[in-house]
Amino acid sequence: MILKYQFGHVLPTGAVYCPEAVAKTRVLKRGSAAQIPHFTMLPDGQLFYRLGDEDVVYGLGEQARGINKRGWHYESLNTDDPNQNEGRTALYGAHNFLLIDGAERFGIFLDTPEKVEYDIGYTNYDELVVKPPKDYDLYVLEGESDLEILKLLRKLTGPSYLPPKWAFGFGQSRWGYKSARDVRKIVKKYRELQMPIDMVYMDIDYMEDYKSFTVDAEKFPKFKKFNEEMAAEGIRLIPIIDAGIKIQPGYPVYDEGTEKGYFCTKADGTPFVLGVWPGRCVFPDVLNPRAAVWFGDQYKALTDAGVRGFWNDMNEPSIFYTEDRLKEAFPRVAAYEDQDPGAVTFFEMRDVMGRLSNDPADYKAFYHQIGKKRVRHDKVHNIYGQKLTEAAAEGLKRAVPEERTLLFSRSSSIGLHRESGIWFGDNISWFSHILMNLKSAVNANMAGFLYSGADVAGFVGDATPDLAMRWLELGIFLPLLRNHSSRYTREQEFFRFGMEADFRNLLKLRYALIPYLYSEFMKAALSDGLFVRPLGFMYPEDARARRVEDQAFIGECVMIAPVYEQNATGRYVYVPEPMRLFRMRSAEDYDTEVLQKGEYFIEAALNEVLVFVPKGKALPLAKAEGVRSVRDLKPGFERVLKYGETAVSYEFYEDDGLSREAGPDHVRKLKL
Ligand code: MIG
Repeated sequence: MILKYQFGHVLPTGAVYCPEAVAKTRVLKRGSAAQIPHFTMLPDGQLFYRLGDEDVVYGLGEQARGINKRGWHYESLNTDDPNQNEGRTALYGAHNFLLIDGAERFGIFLDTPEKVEYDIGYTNYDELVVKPPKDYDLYVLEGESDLEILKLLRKLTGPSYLPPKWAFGFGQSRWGYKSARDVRKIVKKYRELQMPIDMVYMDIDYMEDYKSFTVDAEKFPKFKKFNEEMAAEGIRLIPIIDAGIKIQPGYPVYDEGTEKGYFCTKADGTPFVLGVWPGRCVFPDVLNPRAAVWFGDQYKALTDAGVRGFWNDMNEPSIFYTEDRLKEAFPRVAAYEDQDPGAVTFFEMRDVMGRLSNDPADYKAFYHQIGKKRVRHDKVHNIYGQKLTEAAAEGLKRAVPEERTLLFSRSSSIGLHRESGIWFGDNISWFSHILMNLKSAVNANMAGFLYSGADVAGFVGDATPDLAMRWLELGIFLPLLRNHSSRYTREQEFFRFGMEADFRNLLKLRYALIPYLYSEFMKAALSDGLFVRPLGFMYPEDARARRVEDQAFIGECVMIAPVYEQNATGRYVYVPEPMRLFRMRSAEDYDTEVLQKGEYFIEAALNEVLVFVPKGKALPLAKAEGVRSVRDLKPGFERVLKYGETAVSYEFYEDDGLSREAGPDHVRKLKL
């Protein structure tokens, strides 16, 4: 059952897809003594809930901490900051959803484009406090199980985005590929080494002066032909699109947007000028429906050249500096020139420049035109990335109506999960971020973003051979498998580190898994379920399982337990029911044993992946030998990994992987 409580008048966010799913709506006054199930409303409007010792708090989507959110404070405030550590309270997305699992079981979803704060046992370990803005809609979700509550959230906010099947292939990326030559070299190397690959990502250097929707004709001459050449190789080119539009008369996107009034303005109506990669830029006002259609149509410049996938970056929106504040900053810094600053003054001086990026004051300095209303940005901040990527999705539907396209965004809020995936932005080449990747996958799935992933081997910082290997051993199970890194780091393509046979085996194992992964993904999406599942959802009665955060289920049939510690020879694994362990060096080469319920230290050499299949389940593997890209995968399976000898039934989803129609009629019952 879904109950709705309205506080003030929230600006429509587009998060709610099925308002009919709501059983009862009440209009409430902030801070009144009104009864909201489970919560006490404090006089200042905060929502208070007393946590029991055993309560687990799930939710909030993209955050740097755990699956269980207890013991920290969080904000929903879409933020571009590449320093992803445990001290962070907000990342790129705003996913205002909590699921309390304990003495009581219920979910809440706050529909608002503004900042929300959460104290989940931070001030007091047994207190959960939600600090909402003035205007918001609160949805309370009541269900029998955690999964049922999540399904209610999805029923309310709509079904998850469906990527094409080729998007389950492996993609190589680096901020640093500068030309068609660079891309060809990468593809050639992967092909030579017989490491399967489907996508090469193009980062900002493909553009002319970082201008979105342009391709530099010198670095990528005859781009359409180049794209065809790659397509013939089985490779899709996936260009990045940045939110900031360069101010440059003669650049059609800038000229047209200016003429039509489609860019964000300051209070006085003049353009809001900010700096990002292209230098001085303006923001497309994608909250204005007409501007959104116009922005979405810009993708045609690239779809006409045959492109079928994009990643949207910088759409929090990220601001390096604004023109106005930069103008103020120079004289302030100059004023220090003749002084001996001493430590305190020196730090102040440094901060004058250092604090320019993403300054909260700048987010209050520009406006959107929503119908007849002019709305200040900070009132709608958290839906900017969503609206921009929705505009892209709509544009892609118009440009390529017959095909599913690949689309994922850095910034998001709940609602965008209907149209796009997300990636988790600028992580770090640290072992601890392998574990963070697993937790993020669970958390993003709960928020509806089934198609999601992190930069495998890490974006910031230098990867090492063992880090790349261990990270790939997790990445092969997650939908968006992309190796991506910053230009300031060591190159980290999977052929850079030696151990080529091992990397090849892992990538081939990924391709052998694709029919299963795709099947489980599509079933999860079509049933409003989860693709990556925390153990607590699978074994709700098992107190130990509810606390496990370094293992997860991939679909119904496979439990994974990645190694995320450097130089470890294995790891402890909690086995919540009888399972068969497959210690896999490749799709064909593994040893196996049956494990009863319990805790084990399980050996896993650097090139070994741990796969657990419970009794009664089966993991079918496709033939990956000779497969270079997803299109080479033949129907049928080469082998089935299962607990025992007896045949088990499996509901297999299979379609053409491309057409926009998908549905339960593509499910077949198999005996494996
Ligand atoms: O300010 O386009 O998260 O994936 O490589 C950095 C360059 C801008 C941030 C993205 C990252 C991308 C990078 N971008």
